[in-house]
Amino acid sequence: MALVHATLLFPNLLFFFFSQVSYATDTITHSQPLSDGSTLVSKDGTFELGFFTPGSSTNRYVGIWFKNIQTRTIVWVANRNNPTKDKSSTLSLTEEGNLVLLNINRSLVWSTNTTSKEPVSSLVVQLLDSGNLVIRDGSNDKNEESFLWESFDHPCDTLLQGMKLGWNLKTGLNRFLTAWKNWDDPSSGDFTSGVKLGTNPELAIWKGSVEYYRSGPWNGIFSSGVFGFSPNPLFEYKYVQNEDEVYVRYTLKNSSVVSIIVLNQTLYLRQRITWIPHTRTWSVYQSLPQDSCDVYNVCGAYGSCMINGSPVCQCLEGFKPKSVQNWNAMDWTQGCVHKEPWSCGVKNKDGFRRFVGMKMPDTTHSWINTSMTLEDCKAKCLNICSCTAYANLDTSGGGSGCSIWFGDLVDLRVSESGQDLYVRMATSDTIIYNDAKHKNSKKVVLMVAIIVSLVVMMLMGFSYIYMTKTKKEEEKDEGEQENLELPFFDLATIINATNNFSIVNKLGEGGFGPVYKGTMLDGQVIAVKRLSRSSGQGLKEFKNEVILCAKLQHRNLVKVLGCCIEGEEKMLLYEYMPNKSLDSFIFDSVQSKLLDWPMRFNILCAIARGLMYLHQDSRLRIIHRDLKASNILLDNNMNPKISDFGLAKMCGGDQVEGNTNRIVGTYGYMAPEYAIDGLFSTKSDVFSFGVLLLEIISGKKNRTITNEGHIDNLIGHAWRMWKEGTPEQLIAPSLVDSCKISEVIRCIQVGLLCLQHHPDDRPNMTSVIVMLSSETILSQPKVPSFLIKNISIEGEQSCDRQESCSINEVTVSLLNAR
Ligand code: ACK
Repeated sequence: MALVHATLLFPNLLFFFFSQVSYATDTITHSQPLSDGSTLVSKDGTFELGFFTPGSSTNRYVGIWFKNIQTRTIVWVANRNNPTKDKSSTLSLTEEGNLVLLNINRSLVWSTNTTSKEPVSSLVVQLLDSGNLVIRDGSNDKNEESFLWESFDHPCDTLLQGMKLGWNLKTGLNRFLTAWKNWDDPSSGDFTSGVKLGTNPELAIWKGSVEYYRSGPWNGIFSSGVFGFSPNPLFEYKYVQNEDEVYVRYTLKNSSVVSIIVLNQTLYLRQRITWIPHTRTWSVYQSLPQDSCDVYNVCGAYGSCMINGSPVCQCLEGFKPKSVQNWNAMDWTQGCVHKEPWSCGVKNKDGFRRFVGMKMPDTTHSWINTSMTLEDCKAKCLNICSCTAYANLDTSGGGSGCSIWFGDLVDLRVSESGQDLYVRMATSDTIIYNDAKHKNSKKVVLMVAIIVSLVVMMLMGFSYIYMTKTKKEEEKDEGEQENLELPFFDLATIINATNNFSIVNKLGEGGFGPVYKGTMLDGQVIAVKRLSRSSGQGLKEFKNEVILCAKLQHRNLVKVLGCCIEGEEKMLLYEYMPNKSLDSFIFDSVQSKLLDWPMRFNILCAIARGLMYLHQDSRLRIIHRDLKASNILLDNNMNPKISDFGLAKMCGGDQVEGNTNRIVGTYGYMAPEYAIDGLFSTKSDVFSFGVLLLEIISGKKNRTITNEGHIDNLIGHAWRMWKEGTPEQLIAPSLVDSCKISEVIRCIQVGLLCLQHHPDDRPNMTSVIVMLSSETILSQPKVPSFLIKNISIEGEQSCDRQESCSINEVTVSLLNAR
């Protein structure tokens, strides 16, 4: 339930082909079955039950979905493992009180396996406003909570508000989520999520029978391993553990918000998603696992995972790697061992070292007491030879209760919502914290928390594991769609949306193929980038864009809605940007009049913010590498959004530059160190931003121009004007009336600073934003760098507007500034 902020659709949120709905009812009774084509609707009209066919499948299922959400969101499937093949099935209530799904031959497909003592005439099947399908005694309205059967006891992949996830200890009923097998198939997939029973139960996700993730035990607020559960306006969790039951459930605080938890079969398994009505999309609020440190026991026994550590796994202080060789090779599975053996049994010999901000270890071998103080807890642990650690059971209200662990401590991590863990040590290793130290350690935790929340980026360890994963995924064939996190659309849906890629729907041609306008069945307008087979964007670039897009979310980045890989076809689906690209405005003599200076200044600042997000604020450090006017799209309100991440590079959290033999990008916008040496960094994007800034101000492209006998380009021209003290001559004539000259000159100065030859002399995007939006004194630019296109351009180009095409390789000459 944390991380990942792309606005996504989900596997079970596909578009379905429904048979003609003939009528809707609010009950199923013995005398009134439900046939394919009809639906059962909850009283308040929120939920609907009926027959559906997911994605490209031909199978029929009975399921429940939100009636008023345009993107079909299936929240429960009755016969998920046993579909019907025909459209003549019926859902009916037998004389015994059993709800059965019968196919065309009247053979049994699915049933609730129930028998009732009540006469069948009094039984009704209803879909409650909560989304719970129930069989109940319809004659006894007072007993609304008593059901013969309820679908909430048999969850599929979705946890709705009010559903219990966990155990009825009396009956042995275990309610857990099971992911769909794939986008088109609701049958049980590999991943399940539920409550792991034990002395101190935890939430867990399993892949098959192997534990894949655990949350840490309940600590009174949520758990030490899950971030982001501080009180919030959206939802509230309740954990119940008593003799009869162990479960967790949530309630939504605002009844107008639709928010659910879905177990996917992707990298981010368990997600809380919230419906955003005006964009008609689901937005990811939280995901689990949160990062690579959440992978179960990644660092082995006594190894602690720290997402911003390098490497991520470190032995707890007082411990050393069991195998130094393996540890140094980043194989942490063997974990760590005590540096000093314990002297268990010798009184007063052992002690404890406190580790702050820890996710509590796996509770499989643990013991709890709700009333003990921490001091008693320590004494208890000390008295048991096999006790390895202790901690407070409940951290709310200053801490109470006692948890103690036996044997190796596994699955440890440093966690934003972690708590103090006291680990047993030989005396010589023990640090007894006094109050000052306690305060200091609190400060450290606070600082770490601040740094983590400020930096919010992909850190090295995660990059390592993530990239390894990504690399593996790239090596697998295209069929492995599950590994990509964007929702998949089948080709038929896209063909339908774009009128079979009709020329009328064509929006234009990008470097990697044509882009089409499309309209989905629910009316949503989209743009489809269809990768041409001959394009330079191979599967690698495509997946690159898909993976990046799934992880990015910012108001100044174009939103990707999904993708399609089918046979030779590779496509990306974007939100439709009605005003198309910036270059169609600024370089067009008529259109440019529509963009006055305040609008252009807003656009500049918004692009800068989008870029700053890519460079600094997103969890990943991303270098766009192809920032240019044609990659800036404008929405209805002329808000700019950066698009085209096909060439973008993801760097490790603190990696700020890279090197490549394959120079890609667009001449005119390329920084010299990138064009010549293949060195790219956030500063090469800053350079491109500088070019874009001059283009927005001047309305001229940065291409070679001959000006009063000089061979120049826009940068050279701007520098000449600056040196001659006439920078205002650069301003496009159509802007003069609407601009404040001093503001534009300030922008030109910022632009020239971005265009400095040495990357170190260029500001970062945060400074650019500060410089653009404040009155601070700016440094004087030195001579900028300007490249003139050499006559020869190698590599593929596939678009008609050559100046703005992304290219695979380019030869450039560096001209000295005069
Ligand atoms: O300048 P344009 O009209 O805007 O021509 C290009 C063309 O497709 C090739 O990139 C247009 N385009 C790309 N993505 C979108 C989108 N999401 N919405 C609208 N138009 C788009 C772009």
